[in-house]
Amino acid sequence: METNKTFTMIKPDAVANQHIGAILNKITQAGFKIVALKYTSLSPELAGKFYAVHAERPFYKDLCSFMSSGPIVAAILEKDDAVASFRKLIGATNPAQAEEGTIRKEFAESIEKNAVHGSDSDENAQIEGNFFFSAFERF
Ligand code: RTP
Ligand code: MG
Repeated sequence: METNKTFTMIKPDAVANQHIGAILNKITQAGFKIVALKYTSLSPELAGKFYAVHAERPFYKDLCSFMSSGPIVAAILEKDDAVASFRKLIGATNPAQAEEGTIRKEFAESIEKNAVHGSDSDENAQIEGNFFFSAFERF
Protein backbone atom coordinates (compact mmCIF):
# COMPACT_ATOMS: atom_id res chain seq x y z
CA MET A 1 0.00 0.00 0.00
CA GLU A 2 1.40 3.40 -1.00
CA THR A 3 1.74 5.93 1.84
CA ASN A 4 2.84 8.91 -0.25
CA LYS A 5 -0.41 9.58 -2.15
CA THR A 6 -3.72 11.15 -1.28
CA PHE A 7 -6.80 12.17 -3.23
CA THR A 8 -8.56 15.52 -3.07
CA MET A 9 -11.51 17.33 -4.59
CA ILE A 10 -12.07 21.06 -4.65
CA LYS A 11 -15.79 21.01 -3.90
CA PRO A 12 -18.53 22.89 -5.82
CA ASP A 13 -18.66 25.78 -3.29
CA ALA A 14 -14.96 26.60 -3.66
CA VAL A 15 -15.11 26.25 -7.46
CA ALA A 16 -18.16 28.59 -7.63
CA ASN A 17 -16.37 31.06 -5.33
CA GLN A 18 -13.38 31.18 -7.74
CA HIS A 19 -10.92 29.59 -5.29
CA ILE A 20 -9.43 26.89 -7.56
CA GLY A 21 -6.19 28.79 -8.18
CA ALA A 22 -5.69 29.85 -4.56
CA ILE A 23 -6.35 26.34 -3.23
CA LEU A 24 -4.03 24.62 -5.73
CA ASN A 25 -1.40 27.21 -4.82
CA LYS A 26 -1.69 26.42 -1.11
CA ILE A 27 -1.45 22.70 -1.89
CA THR A 28 1.72 23.02 -3.98
CA GLN A 29 3.26 25.56 -1.56
CA ALA A 30 2.77 22.95 1.19
CA GLY A 31 5.01 20.57 -0.77
CA PHE A 32 2.47 18.36 -2.51
CA LYS A 33 3.20 17.33 -6.09
CA ILE A 34 0.19 17.09 -8.41
CA VAL A 35 0.18 13.59 -9.92
CA ALA A 36 -3.22 13.84 -11.66
CA LEU A 37 -5.70 16.71 -12.14
CA LYS A 38 -9.20 16.97 -13.63
CA TYR A 39 -11.98 19.59 -13.89
CA THR A 40 -15.23 17.64 -14.00
CA SER A 41 -18.53 17.09 -12.22
CA LEU A 42 -20.32 14.30 -10.35
CA SER A 43 -23.85 13.19 -11.19
CA PRO A 44 -26.00 12.52 -8.10
CA GLU A 45 -25.47 8.79 -8.77
CA LEU A 46 -21.69 9.13 -8.89
CA ALA A 47 -21.66 11.33 -5.76
CA GLY A 48 -23.72 8.63 -4.05
CA LYS A 49 -21.14 6.01 -5.03
CA PHE A 50 -18.19 8.14 -4.00
CA TYR A 51 -19.69 8.81 -0.54
CA ALA A 52 -21.33 5.37 -0.14
CA VAL A 53 -19.45 4.95 3.16
CA HIS A 54 -21.71 7.73 4.56
CA ALA A 55 -24.98 6.20 3.22
CA GLU A 56 -26.43 5.76 6.71
CA ARG A 57 -25.47 9.25 7.95
CA PRO A 58 -28.20 11.91 8.26
CA PHE A 59 -26.32 14.31 5.97
CA TYR A 60 -25.83 11.79 3.11
CA LYS A 61 -28.66 12.97 0.85
CA ASP A 62 -27.73 16.66 1.21
CA LEU A 63 -24.06 15.80 0.69
CA CYS A 64 -24.76 13.96 -2.59
CA SER A 65 -26.95 16.78 -3.86
CA PHE A 66 -24.32 19.40 -2.89
CA MET A 67 -21.45 17.43 -4.45
CA SER A 68 -23.35 17.15 -7.74
CA SER A 69 -24.47 20.81 -7.77
CA GLY A 70 -21.61 22.09 -9.91
CA PRO A 71 -18.14 21.34 -11.24
CA ILE A 72 -15.34 20.08 -9.02
CA VAL A 73 -11.58 19.66 -9.36
CA ALA A 74 -10.23 16.17 -8.62
CA ALA A 75 -6.56 15.52 -7.98
CA ILE A 76 -4.08 12.91 -6.81
CA LEU A 77 -1.33 14.43 -4.65
CA GLU A 78 2.09 13.07 -3.66
CA LYS A 79 4.07 13.81 -0.50
CA ASP A 80 5.55 11.76 2.37
CA ASP A 81 2.77 10.74 4.79
CA ALA A 82 0.33 12.28 2.29
CA VAL A 83 -3.01 11.41 3.92
CA ALA A 84 -2.23 12.78 7.39
CA SER A 85 -0.22 15.71 6.05
CA PHE A 86 -3.05 16.75 3.72
CA ARG A 87 -5.75 16.43 6.38
CA LYS A 88 -3.66 18.74 8.56
CA LEU A 89 -3.47 21.25 5.70
CA ILE A 90 -7.24 21.23 5.08
CA GLY A 91 -8.28 21.45 8.76
CA ALA A 92 -11.37 20.27 10.63
CA THR A 93 -14.57 19.26 8.79
CA ASN A 94 -16.39 22.18 10.40
CA PRO A 95 -14.57 25.39 9.38
CA ALA A 96 -15.60 26.97 12.69
CA GLN A 97 -13.21 24.47 14.31
CA ALA A 98 -10.51 24.62 11.64
CA GLU A 99 -7.11 25.99 12.66
CA GLU A 100 -5.77 29.29 11.35
CA GLY A 101 -3.88 28.82 8.08
CA THR A 102 -5.84 25.74 6.98
CA ILE A 103 -7.67 25.61 3.65
CA ARG A 104 -11.07 25.15 5.26
CA LYS A 105 -10.50 28.05 7.68
CA GLU A 106 -9.76 30.30 4.73
CA PHE A 107 -12.21 29.04 2.08
CA ALA A 108 -15.02 26.94 3.60
CA GLU A 109 -18.54 28.31 4.07
CA SER A 110 -20.04 25.68 6.40
CA ILE A 111 -19.66 22.12 7.70
CA GLU A 112 -21.13 20.89 4.40
CA LYS A 113 -19.78 23.48 1.96
CA ASN A 114 -16.28 22.99 3.27
CA ALA A 115 -14.23 23.69 0.13
CA VAL A 116 -12.15 20.50 -0.11
CA HIS A 117 -12.18 16.74 0.35
CA GLY A 118 -9.21 14.78 1.64
CA SER A 119 -8.90 10.98 1.80
CA ASP A 120 -8.97 9.53 5.32
CA SER A 121 -6.68 6.49 4.80
CA ASP A 122 -4.09 5.13 2.37
CA GLU A 123 -6.59 2.52 1.24
CA ASN A 124 -9.30 5.10 0.53
CA ALA A 125 -6.77 7.36 -1.22
CA GLN A 126 -6.14 4.53 -3.67
CA ILE A 127 -9.84 3.72 -4.13
CA GLU A 128 -10.77 7.39 -4.63
CA GLY A 129 -7.91 8.07 -7.05
CA ASN A 130 -8.97 5.06 -9.10
CA PHE A 131 -12.57 6.34 -9.09
CA PHE A 132 -11.51 9.40 -11.14
CA PHE A 133 -8.25 8.59 -12.94
CA SER A 134 -6.93 5.93 -15.32
CA ALA A 135 -3.25 4.94 -15.42
CA PHE A 136 -2.77 7.22 -18.49
CA GLU A 137 -3.85 10.29 -16.52
CA ARG A 138 -1.17 10.04 -13.79
CA PHE A 139 2.29 11.55 -14.04
P1 RTP B 1 -14.21 14.81 3.38
O1 RTP B 1 -14.46 13.32 3.43
O2 RTP B 1 -15.06 15.53 2.36
O3 RTP B 1 -12.75 15.13 3.23
O4 RTP B 1 -14.61 15.46 4.79
P2 RTP B 1 -14.28 14.91 6.26
O5 RTP B 1 -13.53 13.61 6.19
O6 RTP B 1 -13.65 16.02 7.02
O7 RTP B 1 -15.74 14.67 6.84
P3 RTP B 1 -16.67 13.37 6.70
O8 RTP B 1 -17.14 12.99 8.06
O9 RTP B 1 -16.00 12.33 5.85
O10 RTP B 1 -17.93 13.96 5.92
C1 RTP B 1 -17.93 14.05 4.51
C2 RTP B 1 -18.52 15.39 4.11
O11 RTP B 1 -19.91 15.42 4.42
C3 RTP B 1 -20.30 16.76 4.69
N1 RTP B 1 -20.85 16.81 6.05
N2 RTP B 1 -21.96 17.45 6.33
N3 RTP B 1 -24.18 18.53 7.67
C4 RTP B 1 -23.27 17.86 8.38
O12 RTP B 1 -23.34 17.71 9.58
C5 RTP B 1 -22.16 17.30 7.65
N4 RTP B 1 -21.18 16.57 8.18
C6 RTP B 1 -20.35 16.27 7.16
C7 RTP B 1 -19.06 17.62 4.58
O13 RTP B 1 -19.00 18.14 3.25
C8 RTP B 1 -17.97 16.62 4.84
O14 RTP B 1 -16.75 17.07 4.34
MG1 MG C 1 -14.16 11.99 4.98
